[in-house]
Amino acid sequence: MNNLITIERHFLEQQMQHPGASGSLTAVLNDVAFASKLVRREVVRAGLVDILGMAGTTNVQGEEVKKLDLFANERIINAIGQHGRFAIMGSEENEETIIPPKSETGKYVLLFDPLDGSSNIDVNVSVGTIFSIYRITGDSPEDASLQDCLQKGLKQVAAGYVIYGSSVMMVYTTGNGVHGFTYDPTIGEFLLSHENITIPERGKYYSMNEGSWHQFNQTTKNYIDYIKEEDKATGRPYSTRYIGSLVADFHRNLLTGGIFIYPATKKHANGKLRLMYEANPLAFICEQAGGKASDGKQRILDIDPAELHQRTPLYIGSKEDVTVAEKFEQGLR
Ligand code: AHM
Ligand code: MG
Repeated sequence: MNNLITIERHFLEQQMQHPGASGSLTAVLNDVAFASKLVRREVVRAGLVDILGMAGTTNVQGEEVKKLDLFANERIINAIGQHGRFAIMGSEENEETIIPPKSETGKYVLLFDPLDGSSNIDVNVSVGTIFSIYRITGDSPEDASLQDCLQKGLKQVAAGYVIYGSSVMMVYTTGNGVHGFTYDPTIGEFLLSHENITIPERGKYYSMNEGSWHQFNQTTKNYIDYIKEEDKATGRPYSTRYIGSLVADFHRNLLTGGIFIYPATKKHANGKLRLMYEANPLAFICEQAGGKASDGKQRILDIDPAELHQRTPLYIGSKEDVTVAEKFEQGLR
């Protein structure tokens, strides 16, 4: 058997590369991996909902059946919030910040999207959990406030996602490359399967909801026209791949190369996706893999956030593709 590396061991090995590290970030990541196993357990049973009871009803055990995204949210808050590692948390499902139990000992901030793409669950399409971790800005966890959640993405100390797909994977970075782990349900462990993921400089896929064409700005339309033109040197036209589940679309492009776009539209003037829960963590991962993430005008990780649930246009993926898309967005091409 090959040398199997569990995710816990990998976290520890990363920690050992930083002499003097206290191990607290390692503990935090272990908690996140554990919470994702709890979410996975429910997601893989989602198809049984008609048998076990619809969301909002009472199941055969007399328990109320929760919508999966709300279930995932609660599970993560309970599993991660109990250990005194976080001073404050924010979830895409909660309007306000969350102060977990024992927050007075927490040095970290957790922002997460418990189940992204959850509208896809009913049709058995991949969904994901996305997380983003920061240090608190001051010395005292008791002083942690919304401001600690509103740090620029470049201040993240770790970020990752779990994709619940044909297999379940966790992909993470602590700023030392991007590493992917595949879940082995027979032993209940995430095993290293994709070490040091790098995204190709240029891809062959573009991922966006082109059904919103009439909602797009002219600059966006110009770019889409461009990627459909024939040009051998740049491999155009690109193929469309759009699942409508951000983690799944991002994950494919990370491994194979490509660009994911959710632009500003007439309906969503600032884009649809959330800066703190979706764009920042994926931008950190993408840059660590050699890719690029932009709102069309500036680097995602440089955006100074004003609100917890702030939205942003998102251009993310292979570096050359995002650079060209930015030029179109800025009217330079
Ligand atoms: P959600 O947070 O409500 O699940 O919405 C986010 C999802 C992303 O996973 C996906 O990229 C996007 O919405 C798809 O939006 P659209 O249906 O407009 O293409
Ligand atoms: Mg989401």
